[in-house]
Amino acid sequence: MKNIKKVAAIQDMSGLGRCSLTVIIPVLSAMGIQVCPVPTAVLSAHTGYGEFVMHDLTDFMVPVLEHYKKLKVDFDCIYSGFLASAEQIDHCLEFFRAFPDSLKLVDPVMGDDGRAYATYTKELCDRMSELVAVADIITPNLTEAAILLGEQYPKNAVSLDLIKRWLVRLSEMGAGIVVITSVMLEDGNMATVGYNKADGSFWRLNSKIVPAHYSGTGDMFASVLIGSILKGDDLAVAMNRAGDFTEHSVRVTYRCKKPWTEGLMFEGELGRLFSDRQYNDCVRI
Ligand code: PXL
Repeated sequence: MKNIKKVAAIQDMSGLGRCSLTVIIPVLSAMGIQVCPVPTAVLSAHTGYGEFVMHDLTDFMVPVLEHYKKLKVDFDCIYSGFLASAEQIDHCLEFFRAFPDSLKLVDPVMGDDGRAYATYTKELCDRMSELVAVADIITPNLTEAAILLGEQYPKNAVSLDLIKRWLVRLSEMGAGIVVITSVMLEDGNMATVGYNKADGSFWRLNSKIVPAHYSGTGDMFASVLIGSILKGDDLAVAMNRAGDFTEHSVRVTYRCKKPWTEGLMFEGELGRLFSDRQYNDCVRI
């Protein structure tokens, strides 16, 4: 009998500006995976709008977890992302502890372009390392990697050697697989670079440089990546599939000249997720 995998997504729901659940639910559903949202907050619009209303759901997370424990739900994966308070770190840790057999993806959402998001306090950023410590897979951008490592955000292009050292240091904090997304490298390429601690392999996927930046890009990359891994792909294919869909969505959006805050116009592109193309652009380095 066909078995549909289940992902508990501990994430916010933002009304405007595609990100978090409004990206993760359609993407994973299109990949044939069920998403069970565990909302951390509801917002009228994501924080990049500057003005927004937010309802923090910290207190709601506890009874949700109790209910799922009682039902003994068999989540294949628990995927944490945007959090609304430092206390939510404790509730995510409880979730991870309650379902020890599920794959743990921590997207350490904290900021972008060298800056923390408006609602992210220092305490929340400091405590993100506690989630990273118990994760199987983490997907920081360069800003989040720098925060986790206590390093300065590199404003200019970086060397591949530096990224490899950061990947190893991040994996030493806990996760077996670390993928740093969208890094501007000194060789003039934009790349996503991954590390698999189990066999010490590094993987690189170049992406076309588009002079624009959209909200929810990291959420899209992480959700395709985990969907692909849950469907049995190896890290290289999963990175390739995630990079392909994200880059394609960026290009479609760029052509339509939409403001960055609205996020990626992926709705008409979801069919690309079930194409049978060959994914061999991600190379071992
Ligand atoms: O894409 C990350 C993200 C998720 N959720 C909310 C955000 C952001 C980034 O701005 O504001 C509410």
